[in-house]
Amino acid sequence: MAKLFLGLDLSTQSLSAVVIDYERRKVVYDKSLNFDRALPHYQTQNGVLPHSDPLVKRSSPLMWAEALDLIFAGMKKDNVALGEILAISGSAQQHGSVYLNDRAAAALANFDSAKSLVRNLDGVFSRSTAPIWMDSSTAAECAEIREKLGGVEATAQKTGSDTFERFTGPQIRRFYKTEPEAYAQTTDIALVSSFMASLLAGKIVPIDHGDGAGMNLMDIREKNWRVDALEATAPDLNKKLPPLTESWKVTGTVSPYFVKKFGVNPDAQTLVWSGDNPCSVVGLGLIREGMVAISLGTSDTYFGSMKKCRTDAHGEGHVFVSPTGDYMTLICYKNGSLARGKIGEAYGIRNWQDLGRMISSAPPGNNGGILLPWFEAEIVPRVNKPGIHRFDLDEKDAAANCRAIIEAQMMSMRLHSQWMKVAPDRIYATGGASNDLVLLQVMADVMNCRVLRIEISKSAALGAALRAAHGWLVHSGKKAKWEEIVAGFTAPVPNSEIRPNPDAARVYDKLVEKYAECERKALQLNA
Ligand code: XUL
Repeated sequence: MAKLFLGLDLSTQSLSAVVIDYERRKVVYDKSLNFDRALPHYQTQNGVLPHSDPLVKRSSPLMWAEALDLIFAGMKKDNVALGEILAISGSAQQHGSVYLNDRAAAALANFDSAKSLVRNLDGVFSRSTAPIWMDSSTAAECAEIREKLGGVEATAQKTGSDTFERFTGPQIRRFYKTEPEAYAQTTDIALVSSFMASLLAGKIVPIDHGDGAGMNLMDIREKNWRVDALEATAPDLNKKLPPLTESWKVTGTVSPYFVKKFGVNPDAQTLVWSGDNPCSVVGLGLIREGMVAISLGTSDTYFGSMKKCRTDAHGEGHVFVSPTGDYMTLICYKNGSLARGKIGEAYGIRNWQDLGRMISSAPPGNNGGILLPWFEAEIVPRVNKPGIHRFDLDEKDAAANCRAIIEAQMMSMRLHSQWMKVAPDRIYATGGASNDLVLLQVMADVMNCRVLRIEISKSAALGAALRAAHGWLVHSGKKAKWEEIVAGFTAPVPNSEIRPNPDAARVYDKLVEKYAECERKALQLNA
């Protein structure tokens, strides 16, 4: 019999299901359901509920539950061998929170398969909507919690990150301050990940260390709730949070609801879920220190595995826990493809080939020309308002400006990842802009590291399926080595390796110092 594992991924806009055949090292099912299109009655736009305040971003836990029903119905219709699934795990957008009342536990334990999940969940929420990671309405709460924890560096050192608007602690504090009665009626607070895992398990389940690290509430080293952080956030919070646990924790077998309704294997084990970034770490195969991924999308992210816990004293980067039990780091830039696109527009670039030609016609190091491309307020470094700054760079020189933006983005990653004290030995490039080979050469030269392209569009869902396999192996007392688990699932594109050019790498070793100086000046000019 095949060894099948199911990984689900609840992202901002969609719910995806990936089934892997573990022995054959193959993804045998891969489908997604878009919330706006499949569930228009919730009236979300890109998965977010409309709100008059542009800083407030919420979604609907009921919509997510309805999506879970639909994705299982789809798998049944598509004849997925649900009866053979050995274990199920999941990945979810990080930081978002779901608020349950004292009816929730009994409702979860008694799901009636003759009714929908939505009907079964009637009356269990103490707050009908869930704040999600895009929300930025909690600046005041961030400042309050940060102050109680001793400032930026101390907060990062204690919880893995400085306080951020989207993080769960500040969100919980805001809820407590603005709706104290509803907060008092809340018996259980779940993350998006633990809420979805609770639906599958038919009971309230723990939060895994990976997603727990995105709350400003967990001690990043001890991996338990920090009393000072809980107290800085809201009263009685310790009574409302579930326990924390390892990412491979089996919580039990799947709720009979899914067995009766969709024919899921009654012995299928359910695991805790984790955040999408931790799941992507294993979905991309970044299972040892030195393996890094750079995702070049609307925003750019740099993330990788880290053995020993180190935190960012400037509070720009994040430390979460990897599903392997090691740590993972993440830095996220707002001015990714957005900024590349703006420069492209300004100089009449129509496609990647044009951009590649432009970049190649200026020399590595750009004769010392530097650009700080903050078309939007930036996270790394922290920049509160947009600002474009040029140093020794003629605005009229199209080639130099095209090279300058790519060099700036890569030098910023090199500079602002130094706190991790992990020199990358292999970088996987993903995301739309990773098709541009000239850009990847700049990446290899600036980072002085080989770069390989990896094309895994569903890295989070695949990571969740691999976590299901890992948890099942651990639980069955079998050998569960991550190298063996990911082998064959996460290979880079063949022949895609780009090696650094030693001459160019030497240029950037010096230029990065000038870049750091220019960044300091630009921050002052921008203040
Ligand atoms: C990470 C973050 C996002 C969400 C997206 O800190 O906020 O990557 O996890 O789903």
